[in-house]
Amino acid sequence: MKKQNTPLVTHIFTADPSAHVFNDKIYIYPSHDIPHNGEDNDNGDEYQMADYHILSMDENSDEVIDHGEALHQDQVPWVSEQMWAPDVVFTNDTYYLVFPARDKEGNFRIGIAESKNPEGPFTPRDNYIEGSFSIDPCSFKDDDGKVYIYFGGLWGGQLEKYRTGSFDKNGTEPPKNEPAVFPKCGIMKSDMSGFEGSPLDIKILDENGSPLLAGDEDRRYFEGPWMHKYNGKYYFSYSTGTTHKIAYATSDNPLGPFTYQGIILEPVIGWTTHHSIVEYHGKWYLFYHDSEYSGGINHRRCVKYCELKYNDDGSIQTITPEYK
Ligand code: FUB
Repeated sequence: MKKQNTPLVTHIFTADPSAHVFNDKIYIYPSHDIPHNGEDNDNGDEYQMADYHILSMDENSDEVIDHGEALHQDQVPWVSEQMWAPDVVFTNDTYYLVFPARDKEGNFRIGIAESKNPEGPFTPRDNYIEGSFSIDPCSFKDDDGKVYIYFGGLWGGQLEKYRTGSFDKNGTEPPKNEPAVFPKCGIMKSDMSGFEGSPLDIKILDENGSPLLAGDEDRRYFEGPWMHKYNGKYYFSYSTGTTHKIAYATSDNPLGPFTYQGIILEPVIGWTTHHSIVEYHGKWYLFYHDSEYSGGINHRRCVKYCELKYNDDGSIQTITPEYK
């Protein structure tokens, strides 16, 4: 396996890794950061990605393979720009790449592209998923075959602009003493043609059963959801954004409510933090990104990974990023 806590590849900048095991290999579905000199701002204008490259690695080698361009924004009729953090799900004998991008009106939507191979190339649909909005889709296929798409991101990801149920260009986060904006989940129809109904709120509660508050920036949801199951429990993990942590919450139900548990990853070098968690050959791994290799440039990130460990009670041991 590749050495832990080092960039998986350096010939391109990669971020937002979604890792899955297919055909006994780990496939990583990252964003592809493009170097440019544009402005860094709260709208995320610095994250100018235009295509996806799928990576893979396995236990027998320290090589990470870049399978080349799997999808470009010019192939997707509804997209204007910014192909951000993708994920994939394998169901119905098909690999479905699920990805966010801005539509022609400049609003983020979530689209699907299909392939018979985990590395693509992927063929996009003509339109985004009806009823989708915001960013960072994470797909989770439960043991009963049902597919859930968790999504949402504040600020550049526009999630707070949907607080009223529809898009409000002046929408803001709630006051600090009110419940935080919740991430969303769309349940996919079994043929993957769209959401069954409207996306639902994924509630994250504190130890007393109260929703985390908007001012609780050390714990509230910001972006970058991931879902995995461990010993029958559902683990929903995410970035806290402004406080730069990967936190997690657990539930007995994939739709929650989830109870906050703690921190998985302390802040990395760079503003954003984004992760995924996968089991491979009996061990659990955290895939994440940071900006160490570019000397701290927020939009020139590299994907890395390290082992993740559970305590006997099912809690996750906090990881402090390793820098020399
Ligand atoms: O890569 C662009 C955005 O940065 C992602 O959508 C967020 O999760 C953050 O990593």
